Formats: sequence, C-alpha cells, structure tokens
Amino acid sequence: MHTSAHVSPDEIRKGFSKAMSDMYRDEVPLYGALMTLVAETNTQVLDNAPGLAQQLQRTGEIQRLDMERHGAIRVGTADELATIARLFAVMGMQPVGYYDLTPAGVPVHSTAFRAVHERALQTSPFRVFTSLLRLELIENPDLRAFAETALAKRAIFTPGALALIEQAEKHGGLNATDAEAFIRQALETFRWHHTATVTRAQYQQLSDQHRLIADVVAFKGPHINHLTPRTLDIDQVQAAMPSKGITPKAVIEGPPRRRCPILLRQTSFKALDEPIAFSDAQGSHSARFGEIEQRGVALTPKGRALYDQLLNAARDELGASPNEGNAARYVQLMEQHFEAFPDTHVEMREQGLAYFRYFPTEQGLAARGTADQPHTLGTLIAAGHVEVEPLVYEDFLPVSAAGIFQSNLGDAAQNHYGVNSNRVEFEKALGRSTIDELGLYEKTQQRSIDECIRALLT
Ligand code: OOG
Ligand code: NI
Repeated sequence: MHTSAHVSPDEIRKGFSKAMSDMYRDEVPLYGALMTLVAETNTQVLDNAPGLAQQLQRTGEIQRLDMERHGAIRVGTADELATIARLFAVMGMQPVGYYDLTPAGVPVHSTAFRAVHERALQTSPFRVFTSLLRLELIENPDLRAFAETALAKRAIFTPGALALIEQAEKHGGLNATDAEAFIRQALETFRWHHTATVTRAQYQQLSDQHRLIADVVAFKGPHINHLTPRTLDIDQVQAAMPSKGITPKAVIEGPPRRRCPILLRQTSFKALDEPIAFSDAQGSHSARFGEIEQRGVALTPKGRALYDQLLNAARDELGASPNEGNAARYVQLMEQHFEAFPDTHVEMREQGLAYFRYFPTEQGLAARGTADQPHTLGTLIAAGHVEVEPLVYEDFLPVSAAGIFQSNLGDAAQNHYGVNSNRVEFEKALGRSTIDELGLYEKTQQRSIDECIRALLT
C-alpha cells in the first residue's frame, strides 16, 4: 500500500490527464475548439434542465464533467502492452473489458484502462482505449517480418519512465517530486512524431495492407490519436460543429437519442493530413482526429442483451454499414427499433435493465429511528427517503469503436478478417486478465445500497 509520503495514484492520473489535454490542445488546435464548444453546450443544457443538474450534482458527475475525457492509443507488441499496463497502474488505471474489432475489419483487439472505484472515478474519470495490433493478420510473410523487426527495434518508453514505474512498483507509490517527473516522462510515450522510422515506400506498403498497420509500425511511439470530452447533448454539439469549421462523421454511433440516455453515444471528425518526414522523403499521414461523447446509464446483462438485439435488428434492416447516403434512414430505423427499450428510469429499474445508485435524502435522515420509518429499499424509495440515480456507463462499445476507427481510416480499409476473437492471447500479452465491467457496476450499485442501509437503518 502507498504510505502518506506517496501521492495517491488518483492524483497522478488527474495530473496526467491534464498534462495530456494541454499537450494535445497545443498540437491539435481543433481539439481546443471542440472543448470550448462542448463546455458552452454543457452550460446551456444544465441551465435549461434543472432536473439533470440536480441528478448530476447528486452523483458527483457535475464536478468531474469539465475534466472528463478519454483518449486512445494503438501498440504493436505484447511487451509494449504489458509495459503500458504497468505505466497505467501507477496512475490507478486497470484494464477493463475486452473488445475484439476484427469482425469489423480492424486488425486489433483492445481494452480500456481506467479507474474502477466510484471514488477514484470521481477524482479523475480519465480512460485510455488501448489497442494491440494483430500482426498475425498480415498475410504477406515478408511484410509481416518487416513489421515485426521495425517494432522490435523501437523503445516507446523513456528510460526515466521505466525507472519510475519500477520504483512505484517496488515502494508501492511515488512521492510528489517523483510523481511530477513520472507525469512528464510518461507523456513522452504519447507524443506525436513528425518523423517516421521507415521509408516512404515501406510506409506505403504497410498502409496498403491496412492504414492502421502503418500508423502503428512506421512511427517511434503510440501517439495519442484523439482525446474525447464528454457532452450532455451530443446532437446539439454535432449540429453546431460545422459552424466551427469541424465536419462530423455521418452518423452518431450508439443508441438513438432518448429521454433517458443509455450507454454511450459518440461522433468524431476526420483529422487532417499531417506532414511526415520519412527516412528518405517527405510525405504525410493522418491519424489524429476529434471525438465527442455523451454518456448514459450502464446496462445490466439483460439490458445489454436488449441493446445488442435492437442495434443488430436496425443494422440488419439497413442492410449496409451506416454512411453518408443512408444516414437518415439509419436514424429512423434505430429510433423505430429502440421503441422497444423502456425510456424511463423507473421502468429500467423495475425490469432490471440498468444499474442505479441509491442515496439517502434529508427527509430519510430526519426520519431515522422513528416508528413509522420504512424498512425495505422499495418502501424507502416510495416514501422519498432514498433517491435513485442512474449509474453512468464508464466503458466503450465494440460496434461504436469499430465505427469510429473506420470513419478515420477512409473507405479503402474494409477488410474482413475470418479470425476468432482471442481474449486469452490478449491477456497473455497484457500479463494479467482484464476486469469484467459488469462486476464493477454491480459492486458500485451494492455499495450505494449498503450505504443507505447504514445511514438510515442501523
Ligand atoms: C480507438 C477507436 C475507439 C472509442 O471511443 O470507441 C474509440 C482508436 O481509433 O484507436 O476511441
Ligand atoms: Ni474514442
């Protein structure tokens, strides 16, 4: 355990998230424009919906909203993944969930590093969607060997970062000076490089195999490819983006617009081509894009099954991937199919579709120990002694993630890989197992129930 001389991992994560955001805003000015737009929209939404403000106040989300963001990186080898896991562990981030993107033609599998306890999430909800390239999917043996050699040669962590990771592991934490140095050193891994490690022809070969393969193999490190702020109204931001010179992708990924948001809705805009110095010539590469997201309530296995069923039905009926041409029809089909998903928190709770958090109210605390005080959760809620709030979804969605990847890879990249998802292989590379996100939601929900019982009934 870390001693009092150690900075809490949550504080390191908070500092790192801020440093990453500052670096990205300096490098990608559109990210700054997007942050401003999201902040303006969030203020407007909260002004117009006092109920929502109250809900987010109670769950603590209002305090974390401005610093809330996720990023994404892609690594090339098992070693890189295992070390990134150790680096994130210093900041209290653990691998949650397993996402297989190969069915959608993206040659990676992924996890999301994030804090796992509601108190830690409250200090900093920073997450990093981390993908491992599946080199075995390169068919051409020469190209595969070339990619393996190029990756084996690179060192994506600074010696300083590696030393501080070891120190944190050995001593159970870092003091303030070392934590600051760690943030600075760790940031280097995520920085953009204007130079590539390969020739322009080699880059082209890798890119012809898959744009993503070139993005990982041709560079010195796993540059952060987007940083996503959280908005309270994604449709409003999407509609306002063009007026700020930002062109969003055709459709918003995830569930349709609803009164009670569920899971996660996301949209992104394409990055510009950026000049790159290859080892023999000038060229360009585009990798960095922008994304926004709106988060809703986390779903139980039953709720998630219903979500997947309705999403698949709408997509099957569309008969093609959503794109510019069929966007309006897609939205219409999604709205139509999702009519089968209850759109009040009461129904979702009664039908066991979503997770919630329970909070004792003033009224409940005042009635503590009185003769007519209710004694079950249901009756406490009915009497207004306990308030129920949705538990926010902290994770990602594989179909949405594939859509985000694809929108930034261009139309050429539509391979279909006939391989199986391989969680075992991924976890072997990672050096540990991934955490089941549903168990985390279940525990947070239960802790809030226990706390109500403690505060009101014991
Ligand atoms: C990650 C794409 C997925 C999301 O929010 O679903 C993602 C990537 O492009 O590396 O970030
Ligand atoms: Ni993202």
